[in-house]
Amino acid sequence: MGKQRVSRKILHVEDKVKDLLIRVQDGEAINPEDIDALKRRKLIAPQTWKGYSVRKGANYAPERKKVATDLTRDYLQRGDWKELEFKEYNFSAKGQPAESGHLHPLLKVRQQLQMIFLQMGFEEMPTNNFAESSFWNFDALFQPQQHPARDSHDTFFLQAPSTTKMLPEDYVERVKHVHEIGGYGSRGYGYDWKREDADKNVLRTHTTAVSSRMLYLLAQKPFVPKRYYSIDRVFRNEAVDRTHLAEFHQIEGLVCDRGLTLGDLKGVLSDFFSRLGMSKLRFKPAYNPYTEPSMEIFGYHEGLKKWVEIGNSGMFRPEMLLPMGLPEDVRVIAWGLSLERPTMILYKVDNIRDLFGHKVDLSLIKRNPICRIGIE
Ligand code: FB9
Repeated sequence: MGKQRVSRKILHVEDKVKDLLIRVQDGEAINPEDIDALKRRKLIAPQTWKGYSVRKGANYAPERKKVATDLTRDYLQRGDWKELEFKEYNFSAKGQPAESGHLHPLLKVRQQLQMIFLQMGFEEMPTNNFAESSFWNFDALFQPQQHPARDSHDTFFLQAPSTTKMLPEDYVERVKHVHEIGGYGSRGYGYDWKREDADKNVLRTHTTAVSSRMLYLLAQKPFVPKRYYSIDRVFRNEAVDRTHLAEFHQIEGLVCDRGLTLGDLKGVLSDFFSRLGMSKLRFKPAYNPYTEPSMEIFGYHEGLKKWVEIGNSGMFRPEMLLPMGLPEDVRVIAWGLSLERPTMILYKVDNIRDLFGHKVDLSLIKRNPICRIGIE
């Protein structure tokens, strides 16, 4: 076979793309068609360069002069205030945020509940004593001395002063009698009532201790009907969890009048809770040592779309009211709830520690919406 031979046909190979890229690299002008072709082949990428031309301005100075912002005592004493140049006042500058006090959500909800009670004609009871005798906290309420709520697993007992000094002795005798033997149609509990147990000081476990004091005082003068309320801290030595601490704020209302019935209790509860935004109520029989009958209260919460336990209620027993000296036809209807539960629901707080205690985030306190639950 004859050998195949290759021969040179042109003297110089011209690589246009390479030449274009070198011209781009050297910053030479390229026509737009070539630039688009190189861009399409991703051989070049656009870059934006910003340049500034700097020239001397009206206030040009070889070095920055420190302008003063305040005429201070030192300037005046040294005398060099005369040479001072002051910074121009910026009238459009925003002022410093004015620091001010902030109301805690619990206080805002308490204020709203106080308004509801006052609009309903209730008077506030004096609750300015966290320490209370077992007598007023338990015995006066006909709560027997063996009741589990009275032991140290549920109650905080004070060490100093460990016992109370002042009790109305004639009333104490009547309370002792109604616990041991009964009277007023009651059989009593039939146990040996001990004065030393009644004298023990505790942190009040409920504001019903204040209610018992107020009803006793009411019984010491010619009877007039009363509506009382209280909202304050109570203390229970119980297991804590996401929604319970060893203390909470109890809200309590009571109406004292002749011939009141359970219907009146349901009526006043309907009025009260409708002002809290819950008009659909249900009642469930319950037990309290000091009320008979007693009812747990449930309300349908339109926001949560479910029934919520909203409190407890009842009629104080005759064994509590009659030893005080109240007239036989006087009845007392009462109910209670907590301040924390409605506040947690209204402010969408899931864990009570985010609302109350040393771990509260202060920004929640500083920036939380106003609370408007009472009817105008
Ligand atoms: O507050 C409670 N629930 C509640 C109340 C209002 C509310 O508002 C809505 C958003 C608008 C929502 C919820 N409760 C009572 C019911 C439960 O939370 C319960 O689990 C916890 N209870 C506390 C006691 O627990 C140690 C709440 C507290 C309570 C319970 C009973 C009384 C007071 C507080 C009482 C009483 C009483 C009874 C008879 C006579 C006098 C006082």
